Amino acid sequence: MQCGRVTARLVSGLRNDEHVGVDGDISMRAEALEAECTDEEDMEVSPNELMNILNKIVCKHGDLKTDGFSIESCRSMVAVMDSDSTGKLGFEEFKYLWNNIKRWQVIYKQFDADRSGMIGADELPNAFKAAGFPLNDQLFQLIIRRYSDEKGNMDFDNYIGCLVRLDAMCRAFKTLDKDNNGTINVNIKEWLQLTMYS
Ligand SMILES: [Ca+2]
Ligand SMILES: [Ca+2]
Ligand SMILES: [Ca+2]
Repeated sequence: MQCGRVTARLVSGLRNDEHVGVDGDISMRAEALEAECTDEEDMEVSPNELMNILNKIVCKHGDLKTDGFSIESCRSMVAVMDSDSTGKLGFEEFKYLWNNIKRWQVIYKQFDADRSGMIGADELPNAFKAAGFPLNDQLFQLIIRRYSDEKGNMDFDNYIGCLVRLDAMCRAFKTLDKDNNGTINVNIKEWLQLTMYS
């Protein structure tokens, strides 16, 4: 199957999923995705392709401040999403990521209370809670230290990079917590597999 057909399938799936009014520009973004992928040989999305897709989309959104998705952040996102270890995102992996990005973008705009185009330190806890991550203060401070600028503002690419990792690490924990008791036991090999491919 050609990549063009895979993305066409993905795009039509995303269009059908979409509730009218929640995100009016979905078709534009879906088209960007389609255009990006049609000339590719394989049907998986590489870090470079992911970077091009995301940067094409964000440059059309004036209300999402960003200095652009870097290749490093896209390599990291692909790594944490790449459950079958192919080095790229297949259809299901990409679809999961895409649906999350759509959902988190709505939350970003919704919780950017001062319309600065960024998520400030005061806006962050509620935005992350809405995204399904009710963390404690210490963790929010740590996240701001790692992903926000010196004024405590998080731009869109950092926000997405942070949530992709947070979501992936929570899922990894749940997978390793086989008896569901809230603690995990990992050996050095498992620990390095998790932390070095991320
Ligand atoms: Ca940034
Ligand atoms: Ca993969
Ligand atoms: Ca703001």
